[in-house]
Amino acid sequence: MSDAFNKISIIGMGYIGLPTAAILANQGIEVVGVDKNPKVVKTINQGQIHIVEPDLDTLVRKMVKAGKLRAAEQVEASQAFIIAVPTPLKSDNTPDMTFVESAARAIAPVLQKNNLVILESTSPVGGTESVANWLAEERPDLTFPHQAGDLADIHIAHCPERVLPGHILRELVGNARIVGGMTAKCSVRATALYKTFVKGECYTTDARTAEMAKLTENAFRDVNIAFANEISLICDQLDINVWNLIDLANHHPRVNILRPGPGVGGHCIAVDPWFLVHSSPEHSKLIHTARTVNDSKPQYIINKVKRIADSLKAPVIACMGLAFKADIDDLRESPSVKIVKQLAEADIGDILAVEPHIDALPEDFQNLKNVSLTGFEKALEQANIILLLVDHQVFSNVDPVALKEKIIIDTKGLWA
Ligand code: SAJ
Repeated sequence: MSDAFNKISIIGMGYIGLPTAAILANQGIEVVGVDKNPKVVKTINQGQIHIVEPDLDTLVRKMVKAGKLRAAEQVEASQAFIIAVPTPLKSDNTPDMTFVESAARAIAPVLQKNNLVILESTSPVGGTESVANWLAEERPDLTFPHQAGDLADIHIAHCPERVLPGHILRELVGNARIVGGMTAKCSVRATALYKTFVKGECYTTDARTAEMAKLTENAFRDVNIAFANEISLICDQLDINVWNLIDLANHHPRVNILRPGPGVGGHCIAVDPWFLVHSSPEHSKLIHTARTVNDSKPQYIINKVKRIADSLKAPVIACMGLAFKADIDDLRESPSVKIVKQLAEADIGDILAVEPHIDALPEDFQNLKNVSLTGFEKALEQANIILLLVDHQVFSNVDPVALKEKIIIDTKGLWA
């Protein structure tokens, strides 16, 4: 029985699945990228990509051309399967594992003895065991780790992704990886797969600890950002410059306060801590409060802008940045989008939205007449209120003269 991986299927061709597929293909492995969206499948098979990530287009084009990577709507028999589908939040802030369940049930019919199944999607503790249960339900003819331990026909592990959008190709290779097998044998096999392209360390543990580690990392960041956001509110009330304050406090050798902002966006930090709250509500008070603090920041900014706009005769508000963080084009779960939309809906004046990384405003802005996508210089010139929401590099080189006579609300401390 050979442990080499000649063919791997990756379920979910999103921000994690597609780069992972391209990198594995680059190691000479035959990779099938599975996605239920026919448009995504077609795009990849044409050697193109449907997401924005530096250098990914070149690698995908090369791998498709070389015949190492192709996309398909159906799962095919393979030696290993990597599940990289979204695990969103339900409306009651509990984890939605529907996509993971569908992926597991789609893999089941083609599973063969000695196959490896890896769950990469961020999951609540116990998620990997659920995958094992769904697979076992579909395939009573095979044995699984929760039934047969190391002797199981199928090996299952949780190996959470930890890459930072915008640096995915570099971090996928360079970052350390946590490999959480359901048994020791599962960990060994999953490590062998990741070692084909990961240059960082692969640390092995059990599946539940791996799940918890991923959630803990993102909750740690959320709690620390919440601390910075809370300090910014206190500073506002006491009329203290928070940026100056944080710089001063960070000179202490054991203090490292993060940056306050308009709120926390993206699909990870604002979501994953809820999985911990859901698992242990009685013991996650700090994590829960941090989520509430970060989630309340957009409304605080909206109220502040409204108060200032109310004091002007003809308010024109330039909103600098819509992305969920600096120097990316990703508007998903962006607090800036929420703020700009609600300001436009409140009809308190003209809104000039500036986002150099996009060509058109999102569809849900189309019915709002008082908001337009505007260039940086023009918005600076026309607005009397400047609301800085994202610390994009391109906003940093502003002529101080252009800001004179304007009311500045700098939520990121770029011009502070
Ligand atoms: N933010 C602040 N202040 C800060 C840092 C961030 O307000 O000092 C805001 C950002 O503006 C953004 C949000 O937090 O709205 C999240 O940005 P981020 O850069 O902290 O993280 P993500 O969501 O891009 O990626 C995170 C990373 N996790 C950690 O740093 C612990 C990444 O390594 C994970 O792989 C990713 O989540 C994920 O997929 O889970």
